[in-house]
Amino acid sequence: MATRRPENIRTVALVGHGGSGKTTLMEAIAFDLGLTTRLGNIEDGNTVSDFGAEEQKRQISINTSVFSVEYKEKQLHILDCPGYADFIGDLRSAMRVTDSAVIVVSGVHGVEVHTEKAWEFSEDLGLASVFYISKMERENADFQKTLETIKDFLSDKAIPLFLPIGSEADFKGVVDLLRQKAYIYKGDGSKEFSESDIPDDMQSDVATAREALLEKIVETDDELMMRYLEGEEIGLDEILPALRQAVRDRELFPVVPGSSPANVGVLQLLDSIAEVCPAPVDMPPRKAVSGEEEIVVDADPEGPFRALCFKIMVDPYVGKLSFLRVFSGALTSESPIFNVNKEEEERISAFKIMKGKDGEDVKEIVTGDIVAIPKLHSTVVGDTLAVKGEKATFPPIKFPKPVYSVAVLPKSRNDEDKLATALGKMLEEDPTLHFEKNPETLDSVLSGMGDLHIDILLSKIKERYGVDLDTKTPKVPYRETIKKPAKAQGKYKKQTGGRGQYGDVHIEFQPLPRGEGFQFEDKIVGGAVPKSYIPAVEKGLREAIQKGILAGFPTVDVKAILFFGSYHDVDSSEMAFKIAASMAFKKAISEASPILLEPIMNVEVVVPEEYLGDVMGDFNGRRGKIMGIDSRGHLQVVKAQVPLAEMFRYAIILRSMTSGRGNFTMEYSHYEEVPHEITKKIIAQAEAEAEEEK
Ligand SMILES: Nc1nc2c(ncn2[C@@H]2O[C@H](COP(=O)(O)OP(=O)(O)OP(=O)(O)O)[C@@H](O)[C@H]2O)c(=O)[nH]1
Ligand SMILES: [Mg+2]
Repeated sequence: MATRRPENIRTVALVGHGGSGKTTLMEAIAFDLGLTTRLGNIEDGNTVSDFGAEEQKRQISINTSVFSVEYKEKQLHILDCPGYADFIGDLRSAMRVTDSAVIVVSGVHGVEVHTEKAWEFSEDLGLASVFYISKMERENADFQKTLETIKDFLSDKAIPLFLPIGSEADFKGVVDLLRQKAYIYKGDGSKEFSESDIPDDMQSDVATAREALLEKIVETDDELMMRYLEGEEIGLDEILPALRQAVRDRELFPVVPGSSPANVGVLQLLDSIAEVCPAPVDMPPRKAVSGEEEIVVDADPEGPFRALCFKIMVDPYVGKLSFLRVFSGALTSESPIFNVNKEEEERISAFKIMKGKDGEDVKEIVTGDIVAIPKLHSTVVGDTLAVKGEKATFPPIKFPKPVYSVAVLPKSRNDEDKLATALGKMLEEDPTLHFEKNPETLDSVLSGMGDLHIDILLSKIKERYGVDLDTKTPKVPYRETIKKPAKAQGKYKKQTGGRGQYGDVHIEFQPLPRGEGFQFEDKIVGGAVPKSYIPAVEKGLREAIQKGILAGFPTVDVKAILFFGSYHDVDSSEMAFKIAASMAFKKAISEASPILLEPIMNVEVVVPEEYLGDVMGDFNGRRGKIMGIDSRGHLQVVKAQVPLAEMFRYAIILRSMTSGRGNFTMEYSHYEEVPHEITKKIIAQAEAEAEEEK
């Protein structure tokens, strides 16, 4: 292995719409670089990148795979990311740790929804970006049309470095615009190609495209620009550094056509990565924080060691692997390492340079490396690793919030404990999952990015931990309250042989504003209820409100005023007063216009203009209130308040309503009265459930 020096390292994420051809591209790269001896494919489930059982079964990528390969004296760390919305967490974390992105765009379909998403992330994170127009050998592939969609939707700074020779079934090579050479492939899927002159029928197209490219490059450098305008021929030795700088600065986005199964253009893409994508040392310094202080992290191999954990993979054989990107310094596998977030030492057993599911041990890692470490103890995604004594951590990776929830319960009661362990592990591995036991409904609620995400998680839990789970729509944590004041007497009296029971209270219940909870006031005068029993009255009420009279939901926003009562010298007891209080509660509340309250969510939907009408119409059907509409670029932002009960499947509905182009977030806002008709249904259902339990 060549020494991995930061100036020779390139870190690249393969990103793009689901099914655009990232994994197939990775397969061709692996084949061309001799990692494999045959070109696998998605349909046969034998690619080096989609090695997970669920990936092979579903023929999609679910997790980012890391390939560290050498190419022309360069160490490339290539991350094949999933394209589907449900796995956007993996996309985000991969892009956080690479310096460049190869955005794969299907030459048949052009820019799609998740091309836009990947582009947005690349902008947000400032990644140098190269477009690979895939599937050029397929029917209906169209290089120019695809390029136009990139220019229209993403950036007019996209510029081809290569032009395709032939199209569809005749696609057989590319013209290198900078070197003015044609590379014609043998056409047998091998990486063999021959270099020749530009085909006659392409001369004029090539001249135009080359001129456009050179102009764009020199435009970024005044001195070059002048010489170019004066007619001077600028050599590659000057063009390439200028191009490289423009790519790093996101002033230019090179475009390369190719076909991965035909293995045409793949080497040219690799050349482009090696030649024009930035090395870690070329990138602006990263930032870390230590308390209030911001620390500049230069990509300096001599600097203090700092790395970020961006992925955890659990392999049935190897166990846990934690993936790191080194942002500064170097480390040998004998050195101790420190998890700054957890303030805990970690033991390094090995550094693994990964090639898909397999790793190769190395002794040392340096700035720019992306490696895995087996069996780290406390490290989770987002943690910073450094040497002991370091305080600075990298800012957290920005993951989207989960938008889709189900309630889960083990099919077998004995699995409760195992489930807790399994979920704990899964949450460590996947920061876009959330788990919570709802204290009111007692549901175990699992939230993720979509139904596929949850579905795959359940399969994994079953396979790895043998826990079979049922899912259902989570219960809504309804609450109960009253609309007007009412008073009642609660009298509990029992005379049985020996000592009896006696408690007697008069309590008034008054509605409180939303969110005030429960209040108790003691207005007893003259000891009608002795002081010593008053805590029992309050306790009795606090217990009683837990199960409201309408449908058994907690009663909130009520004030109880104890204003009168009576007692018996011998028979009164705390128990008797507690019971009396709960009797008063039941009686008074039924007279106080009880109602149900439901949680209302603040929902924010971001959609392209053309879906605005549908999204708003749909909210009407969900009892939603539109609070406002703003525009953000060519997107519309709809703010609405919608009952939680109407939102459980919204992630799926919005996706299908907008062909996947809409996004939404939601958070709890407040409780509001449930409309009468719906109240009746909820009560009927609660009664049916109570009956069933009996
Ligand atoms: N004809 C042709 N088909 C391709 C090419 N690249 C990918 N495909 C096919 O497109 C489909 C999706 O390919 P993948 O490589 O899984 O795409 P992906 O972008 O990795 O998909 P996700 O990771 O699930 O987002 C498969 O059926 C591939 O065989 C290509 O260059 N030409
Ligand atoms: Mg894939």
